[in-house]
Amino acid sequence: MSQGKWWQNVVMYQIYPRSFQDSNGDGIGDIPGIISRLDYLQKLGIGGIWLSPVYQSPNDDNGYDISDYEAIMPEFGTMADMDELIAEAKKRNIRIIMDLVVNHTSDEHKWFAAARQSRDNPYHDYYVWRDGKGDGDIPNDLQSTFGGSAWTYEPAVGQYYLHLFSKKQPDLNWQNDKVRHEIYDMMNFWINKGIGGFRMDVIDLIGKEPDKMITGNGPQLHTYLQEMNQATFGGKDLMTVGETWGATPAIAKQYSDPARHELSMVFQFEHVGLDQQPDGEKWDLKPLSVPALKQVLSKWQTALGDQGWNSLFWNNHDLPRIVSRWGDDGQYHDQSAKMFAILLHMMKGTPYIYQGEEIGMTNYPITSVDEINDIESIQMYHARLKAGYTKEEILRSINAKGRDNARTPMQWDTTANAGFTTGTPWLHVNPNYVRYNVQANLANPHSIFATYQRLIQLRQNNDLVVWGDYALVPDTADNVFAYYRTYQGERWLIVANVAAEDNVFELPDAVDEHIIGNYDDQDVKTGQIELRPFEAFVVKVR
Ligand code: TEU
Ligand code: CA
Repeated sequence: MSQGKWWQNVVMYQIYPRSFQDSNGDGIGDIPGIISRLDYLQKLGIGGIWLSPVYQSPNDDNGYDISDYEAIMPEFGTMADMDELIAEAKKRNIRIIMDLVVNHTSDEHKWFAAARQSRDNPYHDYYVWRDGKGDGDIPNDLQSTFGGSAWTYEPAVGQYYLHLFSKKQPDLNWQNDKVRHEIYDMMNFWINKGIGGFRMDVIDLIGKEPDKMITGNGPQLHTYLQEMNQATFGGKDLMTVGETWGATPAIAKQYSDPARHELSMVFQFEHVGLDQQPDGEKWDLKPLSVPALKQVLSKWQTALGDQGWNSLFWNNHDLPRIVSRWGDDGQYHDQSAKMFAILLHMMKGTPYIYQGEEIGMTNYPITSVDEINDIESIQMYHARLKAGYTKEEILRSINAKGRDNARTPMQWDTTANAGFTTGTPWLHVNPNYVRYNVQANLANPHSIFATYQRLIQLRQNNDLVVWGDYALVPDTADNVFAYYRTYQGERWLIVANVAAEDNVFELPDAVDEHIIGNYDDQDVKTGQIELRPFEAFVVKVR
């Protein structure tokens, strides 16, 4: 890498440990399982792993409810396994990014166990408590992301505590100095183990002011992050990425402008909301508008072009699989999976691959509520049944958007349970594993995996991919997404047909070199080009 920070030059990979690789046949992925697959990840070419939570947890929200930040969930292994993972990854030039979940803890954390005992317990003020309003009424109308009131009554203290997620995820009181410093100490514990940084769960909520109904982007948010930076990772060669659902480009710049000493980058979600009804929830579906996608992604590319830094992603453990969502998981499965890879990985920023994306894993169709594990989908199912929706409507939404879609076990090979476990998997394996698996991808030089591998190599070997300016090609067909990257006199053109129908693209430049594409017989020339379904290519132009 020639310039910049290491995290500006790499591609990251997210592991959801429960579903990556089981090593002992209990049906649950674990840390030794991850270690056994590091060679695979090295072959892919990634520079870091965002590890979803592996801490001790009662798993009300699959590890996003932490009961001890400095202990490993026994199902996942031991602290010795964790140390070994960090060391083995480092040998392969892969850094481990820990998931920092500090907006809330589990209600089984020792702090909360103490806090709920009495109002004068020293830990009481570690959480957000309010008296009820009038006779036995909740303090206000704040809602939990998973449905229902964000307030739960605790009889032992005669007060309500705040939980912006499940009632087993009480919100920490960031206004309390002691809380903040306990968190910084815990972060330093992990930094001293040699990790590469942190992904910060719902970090934009920590400045909340519940009495004013403010949750995201509260007034103290950036002050806290600057304090955290100074007390922990600041001045060290670590990367941080904040999960910020409410970020606009202006806000993202505040987080990621190096002069402000906050975070390396944030995850922005504007594009993720493009297939939902304007005043609805994520469950209220609407088809994707490709012009809107072009507009939103281009806005972010341009706004953070010179100041700040972008993250690039289609997928994570909360989102449906991109090939099922906006691609085609039937006839054009491979073409659409590769098209989305090319479209995203040629942009400016740090790309994130979510486990299984690199082999085109798809959503898992469920037919009944008993097949659901995710707390968000389960709570929504019951709430919407009560509100009068039909089961069919609700299941349609869950099949489109439910979080279990991305959480089914990783598909390694064609043996039982896709090689994920020799036991009974904690969540159903997608039956299409016989077709879509790592083994088949590795055996095929034209696989989706090979496309991701090549895209990573292109980033490693071309400063243009990392640093080049971005410019959208205007006035193309609605479903054609085309842009230029320009760097030191060199220019690449990226063209993607985001549709299952043919589309025409007018290529004005002289073509010097074909860099990558998703159909084998591409012969890209100046002039009118008939793009086939989901066809994409990158060419060097003059
Ligand atoms: O997600 C934040 C969050 O708001 C999500 O719950 C999101 O709104 C939802 O999944 C979209 O449908 C983070 C984690 O990524 C998620 O897994 C956790 O459940 C949540 O925080 C609470 O820690
Ligand atoms: Ca296991």
